[in-house]
Amino acid sequence: MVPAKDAFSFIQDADSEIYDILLREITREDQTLELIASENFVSYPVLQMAGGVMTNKYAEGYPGARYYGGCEHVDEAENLARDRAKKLFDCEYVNVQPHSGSQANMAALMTFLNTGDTIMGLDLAHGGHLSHGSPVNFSGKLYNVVSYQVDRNTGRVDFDSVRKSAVEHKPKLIICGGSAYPRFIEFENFRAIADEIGAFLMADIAHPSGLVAAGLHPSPMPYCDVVTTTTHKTLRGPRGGMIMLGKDFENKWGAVAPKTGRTKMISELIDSTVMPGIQGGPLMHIIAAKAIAFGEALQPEFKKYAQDIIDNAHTMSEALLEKDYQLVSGGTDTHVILIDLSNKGVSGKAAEKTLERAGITVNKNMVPFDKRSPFITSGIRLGTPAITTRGMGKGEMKKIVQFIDQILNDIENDTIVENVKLEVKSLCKFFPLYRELHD
Ligand code: DSN
Repeated sequence: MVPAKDAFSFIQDADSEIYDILLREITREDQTLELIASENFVSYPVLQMAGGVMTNKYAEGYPGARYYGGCEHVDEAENLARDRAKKLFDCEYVNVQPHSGSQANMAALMTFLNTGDTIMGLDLAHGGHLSHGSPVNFSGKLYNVVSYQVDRNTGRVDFDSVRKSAVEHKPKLIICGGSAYPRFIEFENFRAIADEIGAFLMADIAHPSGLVAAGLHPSPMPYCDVVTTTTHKTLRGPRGGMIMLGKDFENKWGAVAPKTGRTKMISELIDSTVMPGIQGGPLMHIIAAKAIAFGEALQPEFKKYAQDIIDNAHTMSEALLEKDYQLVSGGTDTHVILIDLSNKGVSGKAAEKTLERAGITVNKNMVPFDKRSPFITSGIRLGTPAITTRGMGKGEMKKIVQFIDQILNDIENDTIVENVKLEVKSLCKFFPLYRELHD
């Protein structure tokens, strides 16, 4: 894509070096198929707001109680983001300040736990997330971690073993959700186990939050004590995180307000863990952009968009199964497809690299019980949010599977890579990104 001449001319005039890099990234996004399950393309208003003047404002604190003057307008923006998020997810409390999903998780965990407490989370190699207890992450360093896994045959969370392990290890908090789990998160089952052992239940809905907002994935709110998410995946907002409570409640494990002796509400504890606990000034331009994205997700069209994401993932899964690809759990309920390439004799790393050369962006991913390291892997993860945003549908999904199959069936064949690259480019031309930037 060639952006309109003056769209970025001020950047070109100021700094031609970064302008050239920007142009290359705009072209990459426009001319390639983005199949990374955690990525999406924000609307133009969100893009504008995320690059807008609110980046200039320091606003440590919360609306009406900041440590800086001049916050009257960013207060309005943050209140609007909070009100819209509450409506969208039907929750009583939200903190929209976490800079990322990991920081949302850090704040949630630090609110409920003391260092050394035991947590349970889905094993990273089974679809979990770094911040759910990986030994290389803060969560694995601060807490005693007991991971649970998926069942070898079904590829779905094995609730018998989750229960057994929970009863044995008595974690103080159980995390449900993950980053490469293609099926619905079964909040009700996790709640039953948490109740049995008196544990807190935290849901990380970073991946399916757009589907939850659209009512197409079960809601965690009735079951979970605390819910975290990112805002930039299926939710299609700016890069960031947030923390929600379906229902606020009194903390019963200390943290009494020093002057009044009043037991603090959990929402108050979360607010103070986010700031000053782990963050300073909130990113007000991003919070304002979150408000726009939440407003978009409240529109009826968003439900159709979310349904299209799921329908596209189903079409893609079926086409892959027809070509003898092994899908973890046999398919998907969401936007995520996890392919185990073991029967194709190709590693995740080689698949990612070669597909990238053809203009198809995916990420290598561990599959459950993977024998390869996280740097090589036996799988790749695909996702449909970004290509659905571009307007692609059933026909394009089938075509994309054909492209992937042609390449993976003959991975050393450079001619195929070059041919597919041309086809990808011409397909992308029919679904241009950011028409607002075109001449
Ligand atoms: N990096 C995100 C993902 O790809 O799912 C998780 O943090």
